[in-house]
Amino acid sequence: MHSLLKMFLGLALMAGFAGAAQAQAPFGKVEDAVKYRKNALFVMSQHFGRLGPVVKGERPYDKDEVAKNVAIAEQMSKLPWAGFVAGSDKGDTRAKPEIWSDAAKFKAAGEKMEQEMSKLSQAAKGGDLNAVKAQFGEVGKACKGCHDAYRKE
Ligand code: ASC
Repeated sequence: MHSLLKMFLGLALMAGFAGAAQAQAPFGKVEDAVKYRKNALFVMSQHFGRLGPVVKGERPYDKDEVAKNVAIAEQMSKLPWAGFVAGSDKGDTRAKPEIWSDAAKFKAAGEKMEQEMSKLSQAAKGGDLNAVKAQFGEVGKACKGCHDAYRKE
């Protein structure tokens, strides 16, 4: 092969690798980005879900217990978004392509959930069960809205 052609191919290959690495940043692999966002959402749902019985009156309201669960859920609510890297619509995921084709709307939906979660955190710190109940509902709506629009089946 002509050495100039070889050099060109070599450079093209390097650019390709650099592009792929950049698209996954800060994750080593696309699969890790998918795992990361799913795990953050899973931990969030576990701690948010622990409020369910309290809100339904099946479990007595313990202010500190609720506040601890909400604090973890609030932290988790900030994390999933970094995991929606380019090219991560494939593999072990139910993410819809609209997440990337409608990126501004998806971002707004994620921010809405974070805001509602932050309000829940305020309510949990305040210790008024009725305020916690109401805001629990608002967070649930934000979760559902995003799932309906951006999660398959
Ligand atoms: C949860 C959870 C969700 C949301 C959603 C709200 O506890 O795991 O995905 O609430 O069901 O409608």
